[in-house]
Amino acid sequence: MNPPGTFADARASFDEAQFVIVGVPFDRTTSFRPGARFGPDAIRQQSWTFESYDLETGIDLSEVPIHDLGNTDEYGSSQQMVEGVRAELAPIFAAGKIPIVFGGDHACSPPVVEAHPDPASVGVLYLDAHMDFRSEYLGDPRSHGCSSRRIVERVGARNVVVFGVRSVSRQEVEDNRSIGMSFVTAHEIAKEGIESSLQRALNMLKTDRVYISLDIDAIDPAYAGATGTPEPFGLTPRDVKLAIGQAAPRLIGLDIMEVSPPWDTGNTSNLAARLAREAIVRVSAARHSH
Ligand SMILES: [Mn+2]
Repeated sequence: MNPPGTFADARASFDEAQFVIVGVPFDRTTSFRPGARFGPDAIRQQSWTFESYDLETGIDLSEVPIHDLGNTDEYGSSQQMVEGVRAELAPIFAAGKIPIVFGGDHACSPPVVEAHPDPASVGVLYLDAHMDFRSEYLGDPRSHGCSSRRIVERVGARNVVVFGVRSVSRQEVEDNRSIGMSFVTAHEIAKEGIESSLQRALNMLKTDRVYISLDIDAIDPAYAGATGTPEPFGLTPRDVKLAIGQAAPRLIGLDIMEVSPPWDTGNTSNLAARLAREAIVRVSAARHSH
């Protein structure tokens, strides 16, 4: 009943599943310290520590149809990764299922969004310490430093909000003056309060559908230090839990990127696994109440 190497409670077949777990063990565009390629398996391993019953929603994950598709290929170049991830994700969206994708570095997110059959109908809540708005980084337009920009090119600047940002280059700020992607800084969130700033961010997305791309470095390194490019003054785990809960009625997919197990005592991958489970129970609860 507990096949080793799968996400906990992922016992459904692909056809039965409402949620589909996919790992992308790719970190070739990591710019500081590597290791996110080991993220998917570490997150799966930590998922087994949790009870299947969720106290707040009354949902039991053992009764939710979840399928674990395993990991994608490891891929050579970032361009190969992009094509591979699109090909893996397209059938999941096409079947109306909700993908939960574990990275891997943040370069793995744009091809997930690009795999949606109608990307212009999707709003993206992009939780990240960094703006990720470079046109290219070290010669690679598919670097993890370019991911919000690639997503904007697909869904439109009005359909992306970067939330929790606190690290940006002057060039990214200048480029964005003409492009106009919205962002809410970690400093604004601390001042305004999480509930209000989240409402504001979600209201910016006029789409019925919301996709959450979570770079684990959006969360403060005190809670999630095992990541490639840690950045102080971040969100709390509870802030991100709330973001998932507020987006749940509109949520069509989620990724959790940049968990880097070589730097982890287990805390960061544990948090990532718990946030994935939060998304599953909150979406399940939201759909049952309608
Ligand atoms: Mn980041």
